[in-house]
Amino acid sequence: MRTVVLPGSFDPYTLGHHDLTRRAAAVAERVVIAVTHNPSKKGLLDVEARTRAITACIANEGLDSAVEVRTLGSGLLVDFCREVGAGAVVRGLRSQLDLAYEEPMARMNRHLAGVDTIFLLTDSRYAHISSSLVREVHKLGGDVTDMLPAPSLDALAAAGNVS
Ligand code: COD
Repeated sequence: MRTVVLPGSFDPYTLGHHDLTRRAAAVAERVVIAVTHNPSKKGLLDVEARTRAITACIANEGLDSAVEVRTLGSGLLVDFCREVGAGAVVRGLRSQLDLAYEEPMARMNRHLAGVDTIFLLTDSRYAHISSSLVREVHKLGGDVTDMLPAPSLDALAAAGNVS
């Protein structure tokens, strides 16, 4: 398999996301992480902070020759895939709930442009982690240090408790 795209909001990029990146890099020659940019959606970290944190995680792991990080603009994911020469999208599945969310998108991407989605079953060590819960726990003063890689923790510390 040559190029795959790993899209997401990654707000913030978690240890679960990073495990997905590692495993995608083990089966594809090139992985393009596509970070969504939605200026109207108020999350925790802006796209630059998320991109910096992911790039640092990739470099820390020595994955930078196989993995690159780009911004997914306001267009379709399948157009982005065409732009970077990717034949498939990689997504993680934590549970059947994830599958219910993913299935219509995967079918639509295949209908629109023949882009297939490859699902990797989440490692059970990370199955409880979601960015939205990490944001909530962090906002309410809980400890998220064992759910995030160091660059994401730095980005969170820099951003403070943003609602
Ligand atoms: N362990 C392993 N994997 C995980 C974990 C975990 N703990 N948590 C999340 N993941 C996986 C997710 O399942 C996902 O595969 C990936 O990591 C990224 O997660 P998120 O939550 O950051 O990604 P989303 O759901 O916000 O991404 C949404 C998209 C960017 C895919 C979607 O908005 C999109 O396709 N946008 C482009 C516009 C478009 O083309 N729309 C039409 C789609 S049909």
